[in-house]
Amino acid sequence: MTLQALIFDVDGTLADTERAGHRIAFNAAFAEAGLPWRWDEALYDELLQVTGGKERIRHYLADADRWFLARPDAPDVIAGLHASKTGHYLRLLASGGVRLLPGVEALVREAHRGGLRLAIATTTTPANVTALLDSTLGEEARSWFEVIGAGDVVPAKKPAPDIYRWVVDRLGLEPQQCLAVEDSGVGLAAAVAAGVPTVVVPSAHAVADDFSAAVARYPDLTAVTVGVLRDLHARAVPPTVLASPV
Ligand code: XBP
Ligand code: MG
Repeated sequence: MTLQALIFDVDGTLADTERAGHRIAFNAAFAEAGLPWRWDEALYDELLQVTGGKERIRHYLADADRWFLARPDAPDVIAGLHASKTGHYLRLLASGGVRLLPGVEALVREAHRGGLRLAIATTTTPANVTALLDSTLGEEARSWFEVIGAGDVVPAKKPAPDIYRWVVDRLGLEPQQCLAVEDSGVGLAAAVAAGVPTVVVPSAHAVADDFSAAVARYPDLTAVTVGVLRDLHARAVPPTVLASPV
């Protein structure tokens, strides 16, 4: 099977957005609401096992403030806090506070120029994806990604395979015609469970994760060209040998 599309994860893969981006935005939303919750880097690294901001807040409260979580209005309060967090995060992106990781821009531009189809599969909020693309590659880059699967478009977030299945379906491809790029064990598990061969570029918070199911692991994307990915894909998904007609 020939490689038809690259599917990129966002947080930790396109940009180092977690500790100095999302974490800061969560804390700003908590402080603005007069809540005493604060997430330092060590705690946040643990909380990253749970994907999705609303899900992450709920998971944190199950341990840190069960009384709050039991309030009948907790779902609405969490949704409000998360909307406020998204506002803080978008302002941070607009201020140019986040850059793409090494090698990302060159790879995305090479793939786009060469006609390799591009897509995104992420658990983050859709507005965060477009804002990141706008602030790093420019607004025209939105159209380079044919399918953007993000946030609540599927109810079960990574490590569930749903977001990858959703993206692959909309591309009209088989999972094995795609190659995913991920930074975490949770993301890798989602892609592999959907049948998408995956290259990993581990984030600092995920270096100890299990990446044994990946087709390759790189410290960053600087040496990763479209040619490298085509070779890796061809080795992971050998061409089907068609039986000759009798
Ligand atoms: C990373 C996530 C997200 C972000 C926060 O997504 O788990 O939840 O931390 O985003 P991925 P929201 O690695 O799949 O890109 O607060 O918008 O959910
Ligand atoms: Mg990620």
